[in-house]
Amino acid sequence: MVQVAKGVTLVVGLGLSGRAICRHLSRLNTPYMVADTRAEPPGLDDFRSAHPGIDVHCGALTGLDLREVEEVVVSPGLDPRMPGLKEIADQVNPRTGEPRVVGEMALFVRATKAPIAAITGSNAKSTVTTLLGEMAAAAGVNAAVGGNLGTPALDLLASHADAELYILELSSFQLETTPRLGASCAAFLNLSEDHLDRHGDMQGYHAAKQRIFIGARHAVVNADDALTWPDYPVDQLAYFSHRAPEAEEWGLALYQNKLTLMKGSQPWLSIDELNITGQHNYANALAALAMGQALGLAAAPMCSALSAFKGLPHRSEVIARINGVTWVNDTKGTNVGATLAAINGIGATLEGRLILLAGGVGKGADFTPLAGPLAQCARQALLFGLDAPRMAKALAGHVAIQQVDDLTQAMQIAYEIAQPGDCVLLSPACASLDQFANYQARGELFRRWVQRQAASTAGEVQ
Ligand code: UMA
Ligand code: ADP
Repeated sequence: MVQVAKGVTLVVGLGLSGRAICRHLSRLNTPYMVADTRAEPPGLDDFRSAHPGIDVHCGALTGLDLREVEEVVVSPGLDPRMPGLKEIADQVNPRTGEPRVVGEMALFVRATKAPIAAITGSNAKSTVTTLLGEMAAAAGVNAAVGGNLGTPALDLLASHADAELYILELSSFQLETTPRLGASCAAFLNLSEDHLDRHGDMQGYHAAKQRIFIGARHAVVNADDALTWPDYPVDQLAYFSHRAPEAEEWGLALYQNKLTLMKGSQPWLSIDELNITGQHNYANALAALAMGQALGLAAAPMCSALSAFKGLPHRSEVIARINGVTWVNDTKGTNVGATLAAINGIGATLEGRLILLAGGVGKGADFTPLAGPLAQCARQALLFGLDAPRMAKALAGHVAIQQVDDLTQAMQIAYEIAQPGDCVLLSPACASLDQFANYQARGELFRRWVQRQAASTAGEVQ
């Protein structure tokens, strides 16, 4: 048993967040040690040379005696109730008045007085976070953007110490371990099944996401999804919707014969002024406008940033057209809700049929909602990875299915069976970690393969 000494903070996890937590504690001169559940966590040698003198424990946390620990700061990828931690998870730290086991956002909130704009939801977090960041920049606000999206939140405190606003994408994992966020503006965009392997059920997942509203001033929520409405008191509430807005809602309606982003009866931008398409992206634009207005950003720069925004790579991104077939990379479709948005968005405009490439780690989700939309528009679903058999079972009888070894084989078969007018869509509805380092690596494999085919057949690369 390794004893964690009295007054010492334990950082759990040596990934991106864990390292940012360590850098933060080093800056504060807080005594800490590190634990990682893996026998050989990646990058351990680099960590040791960057932090000489810091103790590192590798292996099960049950090998640690935490009776004297000051506080445990756990990385988002780890369950705060895992063996070794669950015994102290319900204890209160008398110094902070917060649970003894917290996550990185607890440290973030303690360390800054600058306003926080926070975004969560099952899907569209990165899109809305990035868009709001661009709106803030256009409005002349010195904003720092990060969180689950890229730069860990605690690193922003060092790299953007003078930020006037922190715009943070927050996952359910990060929110679960945040005692009180106190956001100036908190948005909960949508809720569909994801991360059930970690949260147990939809109730647990929903409860974690709802924590974004604790102490929030403004809330921005989806009028069409009551589960996003705050369970905690907030000062002001704004709704966005896919349909025509009621009263002061943000919504989509015809204005002078053009489909337009509106606030109540006020037109903001018509959709032909946008560089993003699809109902889901119009909802994302409305959410970002609602947040920007709640944060006091001026309308004109918000609209110009929105017009210029082209969307993010790996989200319904057209890679090439080859022999009349469009190849779309939606590797960030890591849950059923995202894949449904991609199928519905593309299926509506398709001349031919859809060929779906999907599979990976399903995180306990039910795949049957994909069956109906695929029955309407798909030629075939090519399934790979850990949960391919479970997905095949859910889709059987609705669409032709082939289970394959991996994404490369799926692309080869798609190339052979696609007809002009078809779309080959990589939108896996699953995490990638069984066969790839991350979702980006999956998307990059797709992009490179498709671009090679395009180059050898004189296809049009986007
Ligand atoms: N791990 C162990 N033992 C450990 C520590 C980690 O097995 O002791 C494993 C975890 O179970 C997980 C992996 O290592 O499989 C990474 O976990 P981590 O907590 O170390 O992750 P980080 O590298 O710190 O990255 C995290 C976010 N990842 C997760 O929440 C799983 C990143 O979001 C985020 O960009 C980063 O912090 C910076 O804030 C990625 C993600 O997949 C994009 N997020 C999920 C999502 O968006 O659906 C929530
Ligand atoms: P997140 O950060 O929440 O994963 P992203 O902006 O990266 O969100 O988008 C993730 C996936 O969700 C992509 O596949 C994208 O096409 C899809 N998506 C984007 N906006 C929406 C929406 N409003 N509803 C459902 N799916 C969406």
